[in-house]
Amino acid sequence: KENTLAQPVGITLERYIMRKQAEFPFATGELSQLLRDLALAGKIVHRDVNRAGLADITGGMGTQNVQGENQKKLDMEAHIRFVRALKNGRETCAILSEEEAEIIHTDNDSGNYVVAMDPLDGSSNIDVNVSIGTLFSIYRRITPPGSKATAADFLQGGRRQVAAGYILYGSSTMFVYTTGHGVMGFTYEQSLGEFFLSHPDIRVPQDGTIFSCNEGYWFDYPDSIRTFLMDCKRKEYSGRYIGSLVADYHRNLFNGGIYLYPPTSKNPRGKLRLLYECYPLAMLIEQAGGQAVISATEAILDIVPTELHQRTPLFIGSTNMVRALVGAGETVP
Ligand code: AHM
Ligand code: MG
Repeated sequence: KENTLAQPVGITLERYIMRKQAEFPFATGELSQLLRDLALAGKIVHRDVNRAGLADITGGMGTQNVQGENQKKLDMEAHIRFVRALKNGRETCAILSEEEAEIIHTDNDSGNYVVAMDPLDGSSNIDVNVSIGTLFSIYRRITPPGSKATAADFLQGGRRQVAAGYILYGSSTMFVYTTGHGVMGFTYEQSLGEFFLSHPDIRVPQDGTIFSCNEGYWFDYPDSIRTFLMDCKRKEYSGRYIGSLVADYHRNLFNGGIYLYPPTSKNPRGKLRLLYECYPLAMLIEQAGGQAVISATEAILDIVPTELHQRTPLFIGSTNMVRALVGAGETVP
């Protein structure tokens, strides 16, 4: 019998993770459990985001994060949810969050993993019912288990990520992740409380006709960026910019396009954070067959990190569009 749209199909995220784990006989199951912890916190944040207008959790906290940006109540709410979920699991020894300057130790020093994350990205959209997202990046620690994790565990470089992904709170909520074997997308079925595999092995189109950037900075952009954008306009490509990185990335992933956040005078090193915004999306896009770069020869994943909250420019999306912007060059191993 044919499936109808009303019937969720496919396997749950839980079961998918278990099956994958079974393919690796020596796997301890810790990474699987960690991914499940993230999915659980994602469900709670989904609930919080969906009733934000009813509960008293919109608006500002009256505080600023380490980057000097005003914190929203939901930003902090999501931060607390994810930290709590990862602390309750026993796999993560330390967390780096956009919302805190220092590494957060979970008191599970025997945990083998560290997680860098932006618990709720897209601050300007949080209070106005527009898509927002969670980004995460996972490493195996390099410091000995049992000791306190250090910054070095987080500064290993993007190619050392063992898994990365995001949760998009959009018209539906999705959990999209990779462990380096393709990109899998799961859609949340609210009434059942489960993520179901809805988008197996996601591939980004090589070409695209969407450009996504904040054109308010036009006069600040380098000439090369303006030349590229003028060319997009001459070809009557579509300008699409939500101002939520996860949502802009997700649309371009499926439809084909490029997201640009160049250096500006306000943010000469770019605005987006390398460790928990750009590295995870860069791993995902390369796994999906696209590219994430800062120049013709420098892939995002090859940037050597020096600071926990460092920023970088970002050009990411369909390979041919990224190449049209930065020129040819060998950036992907
Ligand atoms: P945030 O971490 O403070 O939410 O900032 C990150 C967001 C991204 O989601 C988005 O792509 C970008 O900042 C938008 O910046 P701008 O408002 O400068 O266009
Ligand atoms: Mg952010």
